[in-house]
Amino acid sequence: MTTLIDAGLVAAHNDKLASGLQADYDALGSMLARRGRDIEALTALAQRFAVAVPSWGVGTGGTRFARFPGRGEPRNVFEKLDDCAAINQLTRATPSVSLHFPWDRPTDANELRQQADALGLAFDAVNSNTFQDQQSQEHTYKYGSLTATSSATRAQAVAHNIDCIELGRALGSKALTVWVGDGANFPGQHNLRGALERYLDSMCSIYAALPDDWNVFIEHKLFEPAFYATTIADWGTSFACATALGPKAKCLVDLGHHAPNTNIEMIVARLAQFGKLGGFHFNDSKYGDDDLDSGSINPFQLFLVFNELADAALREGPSFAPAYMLDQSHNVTDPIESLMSSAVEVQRAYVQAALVDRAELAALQEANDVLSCAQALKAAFRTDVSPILAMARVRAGGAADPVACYRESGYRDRAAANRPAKAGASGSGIV
Ligand code: AFD
Ligand code: MN
Ligand code: MN
Repeated sequence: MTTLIDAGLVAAHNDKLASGLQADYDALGSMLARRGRDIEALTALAQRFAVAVPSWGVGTGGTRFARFPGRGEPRNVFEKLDDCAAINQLTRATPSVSLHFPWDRPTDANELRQQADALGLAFDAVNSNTFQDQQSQEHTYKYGSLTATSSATRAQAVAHNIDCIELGRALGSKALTVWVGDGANFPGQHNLRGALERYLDSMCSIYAALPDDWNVFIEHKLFEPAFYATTIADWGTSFACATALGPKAKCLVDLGHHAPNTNIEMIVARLAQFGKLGGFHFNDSKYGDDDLDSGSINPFQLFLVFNELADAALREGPSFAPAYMLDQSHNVTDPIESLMSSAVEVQRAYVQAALVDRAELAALQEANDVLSCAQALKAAFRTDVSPILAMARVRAGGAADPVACYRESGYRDRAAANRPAKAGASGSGIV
């Protein structure tokens, strides 16, 4: 595997932290042993965790007011892959990349696949883009894409999605994620039911083009860019559409795409119960800002989502495997640092959820011992599993402290030197 950060530098970084980490790991191990938990089993579990990195996340993001570019931003899909590989090299938790077309469209899919292989990366779900007009595109998406009143516009949007499936197939992906910004900004702008009928009609054509072993993920979003009535605004609409389309259609939960205070873990439980939980876009949100770093605002919510996932995994068995992806916009941080720390935050929630003794919790629920139920979850959430995560990384060849190691490596300085800014180059960071 090609490594972008010198392995000797990572080893020296780990050596520096080794004795402290071992001491913390041993202390946590003793504490967990008193609770009847084996730290080694939890470390092995942490090593099995993986979350995909969004190709668009390695560029600096922006708001609708401005974008302040960072140094050494990737200018094409190959440079994006390099950044994704650096993230995985240090975290060992992000072995795949979710591409976005046409931003990441390769001239030669084989070449891109080989480059990903060389970097030890695979491709997760591919994403279509009908929320922007693309160069030399015949029909505008100004008034919608899959729901447009113009049948020619709908046909163009369908053809783009089918093209994404073909590209994804050549790259080894197994799913297409469809998020559309379609909707209305004014009451009366469109017929609410008619728009969804057109959406379903368009999605039927996309569904028909899916290979047998593929899924299509429907991503809902409460609002923006349609500020009055978004066509796929909520999990109910997403679920109804996924059900109407068939078994290969599932729902994708982007954590940031809900109203503040929404009980997202309950949505997760519902979708899992009815076999329609396709995957996640992890991020965090305070108001309507749907792309803050995972776990930066409400880590307890992230934990509760994984608590439901742990429950579902137990009930459903190994067939239960929702796709985990990050989807964030990094406006004021180095995107590589944000993606590394976010991957670790999601992995942290995964391990913390595994600390819940599910049989004990079920017994407490059965007995209506409400306070103890709540405390069982809080005890898991309060446990600092950082030494487990660090040990899992170090043993897999990653960094004890990924952000510190990345800074020590001078990766960004090298990128800044090797990647002079190129106007309109990247298509990354737009969310
Ligand atoms: C959007 C959605 C969706 C989309 C992405 C594009 O979350 O996942 O593909 O951002 O940048 O808000
Ligand atoms: Mn998303
Ligand atoms: Mn979003």
